[in-house]
Amino acid sequence: MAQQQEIRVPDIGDFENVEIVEVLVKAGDTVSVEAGLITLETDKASMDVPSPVAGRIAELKVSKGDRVSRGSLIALVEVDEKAAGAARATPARSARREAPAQTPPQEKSSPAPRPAAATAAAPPARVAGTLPPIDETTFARAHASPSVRKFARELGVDLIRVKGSGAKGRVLQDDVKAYVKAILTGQAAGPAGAGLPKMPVVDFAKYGEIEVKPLSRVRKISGPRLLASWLNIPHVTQHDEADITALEKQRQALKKEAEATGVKLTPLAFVMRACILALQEFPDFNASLSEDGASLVHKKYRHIGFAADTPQGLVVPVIRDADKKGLMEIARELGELSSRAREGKLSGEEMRGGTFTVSSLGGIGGTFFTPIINAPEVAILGVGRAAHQPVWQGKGFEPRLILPLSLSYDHRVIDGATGVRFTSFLV
Ligand code: CAO
Repeated sequence: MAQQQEIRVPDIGDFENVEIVEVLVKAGDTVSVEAGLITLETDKASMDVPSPVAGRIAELKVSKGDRVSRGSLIALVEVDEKAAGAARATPARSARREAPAQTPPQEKSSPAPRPAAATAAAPPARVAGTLPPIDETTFARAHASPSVRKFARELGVDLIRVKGSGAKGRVLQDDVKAYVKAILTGQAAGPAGAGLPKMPVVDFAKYGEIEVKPLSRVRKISGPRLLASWLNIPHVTQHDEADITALEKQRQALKKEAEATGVKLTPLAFVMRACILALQEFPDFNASLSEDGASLVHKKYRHIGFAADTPQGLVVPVIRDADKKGLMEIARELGELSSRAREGKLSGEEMRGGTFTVSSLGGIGGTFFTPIINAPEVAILGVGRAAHQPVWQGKGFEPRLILPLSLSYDHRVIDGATGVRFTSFLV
């Protein structure tokens, strides 16, 4: 009769009560030595626990979602006697391979080989030049199973750079392949990322209680776009102040009339009108750089986006052909688009095609800030909260309502002189 052997969780470092996110086998399955049995996941890494023996799973003692520690019973395996001798000789290696957040010793010492397939598909110099080198500290923290780690190492891929499509963002073998393909075909930015200094990685839980919350879908989309804009565009921010005392008087006079038609007339509608006039005066602000950076694409339409703060995160609805709309119509669209934005009901189309963006924090507070350009646009106007200030009027100080404005622009397209001409015009 075949001998039954208990398979237990090996030494997994300091971790206890680690969640099983995947059970890779079922009772009756035949397994070979090193075949993955379960996948464990900590907040730092995920790891497969391989079978130290070859045989048939007689009984599985765990299920997905269970929590285990070192020594927890995983399964009873009817050992394949022929393979048993060989397996018994290597249990320590199996256990060590699975130590979390640690590079397997044999992998650490050997330099990462370059991918055979990659070198065949492209000149070696290009591969070496585009695949960023593996960073051992962050590689160890990548969210991937040991087999995927091994695969990535064989290809020379720094796993931490690969976007995972598995459960909880786990990197799968196909993700690694897609990453290499994207780099080789020039669709992914290898060198730009490679040149950036690494951010420090801190184990926050070491210093107190923490709670990890996944980012919202909107934030996951907007974050990389903001980063791309920040990294690709040389931003300059020009600050200025507009005296809106007269404007505010006019707004108060029109407010009732607007309310009667269900429109809330805020200072933002006036600011947008002013921006449209400024864009007509300075068309470069309504343009985009061509993809090769060699020309400027002037748009004959003026679609103005505005940043809206929603429970899901930042979105930018666009008022189409804003230059063909009057103050009240702009105010009405502002209200409608922002309430639909807060309800998460905007279509993708309603957030595309903008030529210039206004980001107003005036309803909340603050003065000046440095808004990030909504690429491929070339400028964005930040609006702070208007406040009364004493302003010298020739014979004495008078209280005037002052609106802080911050214009960020792409310095590849707009010079400082043009930037300040634009804000002066707005003011
Ligand atoms: N100065 C003083 N008061 C202002 C003001 C300003 N610049 N702008 C608005 N206000 C007042 C409004 O008049 C209104 O007051 P009343 O209710 O008394 O009339 C109040 O502040 C609230 O205005 P609002 O925020 O409802 O309306 P809005 O048209 O100014 O803004 C919207 C609409 C969608 C832009 C805004 O709700 C919003 O989401 N702002 C945040 C945008 C943001 O997050 N930008 C940063 C992007 S980068 O992370």
